[in-house]
Amino acid sequence: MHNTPQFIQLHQADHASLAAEATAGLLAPAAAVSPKFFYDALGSRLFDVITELPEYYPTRTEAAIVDQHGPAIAQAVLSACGSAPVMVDLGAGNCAKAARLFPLLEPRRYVAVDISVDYLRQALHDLQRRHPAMGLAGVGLDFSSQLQLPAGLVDGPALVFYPGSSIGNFSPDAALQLLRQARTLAAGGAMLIGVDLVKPVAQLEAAYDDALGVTAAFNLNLLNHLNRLLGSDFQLRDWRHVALFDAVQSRIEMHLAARQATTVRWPGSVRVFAAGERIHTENSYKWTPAAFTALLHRAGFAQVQHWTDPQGWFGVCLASG
Ligand code: AVJ
Repeated sequence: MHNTPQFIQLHQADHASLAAEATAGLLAPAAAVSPKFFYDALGSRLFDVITELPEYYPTRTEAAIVDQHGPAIAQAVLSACGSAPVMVDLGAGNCAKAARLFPLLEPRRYVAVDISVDYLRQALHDLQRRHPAMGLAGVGLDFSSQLQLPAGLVDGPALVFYPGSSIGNFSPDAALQLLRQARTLAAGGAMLIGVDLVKPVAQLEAAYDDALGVTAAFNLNLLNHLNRLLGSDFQLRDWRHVALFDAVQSRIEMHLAARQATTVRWPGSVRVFAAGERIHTENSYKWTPAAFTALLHRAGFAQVQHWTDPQGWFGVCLASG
């Protein structure tokens, strides 16, 4: 049997609502914009470069954990979900992380979810050639507000896959909401999720302020994106990358700080920034294994297993029940 991928786009945010959201954030007394505005075409490529930086340990550490413990993870997944599960990949992108698990999990259907279905087309067509019998679906959905898939895609216990510590962008309350919805979606199956762990501040801050300046470029490029989206006149030279660990909230914060007083204009709006004033662009929460396990339990999962690297820098959790 040779299948063909199915594609569905659910409510995509339009230009006007994105511009309104960015404008509201910039005009707030404490200016802040969502980290989703990092990911224009250049920003997505800069993020791919970040994952290869020596200081940015999460991507390669997670890959090493999955490599090392793949058989144990797969055995635990299959005992929670049954054989040939449906696999739902949140923020799938190029689908590469999930595809590495296919030989171990042999899912009967793979549902890739990302903000725009267009990001998924090429990857799913390529995957279908390598896995002709697998059912493949691409869903365009911003699941950060609501995680709900079209009926019929998940029939029976599923594995919800959420790697990369993307959960780190969510506050603990918002993370709890997402995990609860993921548990409902899994329908008695399981969730396999990667989470970045608390570690010495020097390593955390280096990972978000690398010596090559790629993360600084990634952060500053958000202003290029806003200039295109809004028609604003941000001068990138007037801004400086800031990345700091807040131990109280257990999160890396990224900001853009004005090097001197500066005025930014765009159609219908003007915003004056004082010297040193910041735009908050990202939170990246770091968890302890105990706190994240407790969060998964609060989300309703009865069992939690986790795997880590020898330094205990990153965690891969399987939550079920
Ligand atoms: C994609 C949210 C997991 O928080 O580490 C990397 C984004 N920001 N460097 C992270 C990011 C700066 C990344 N996540």
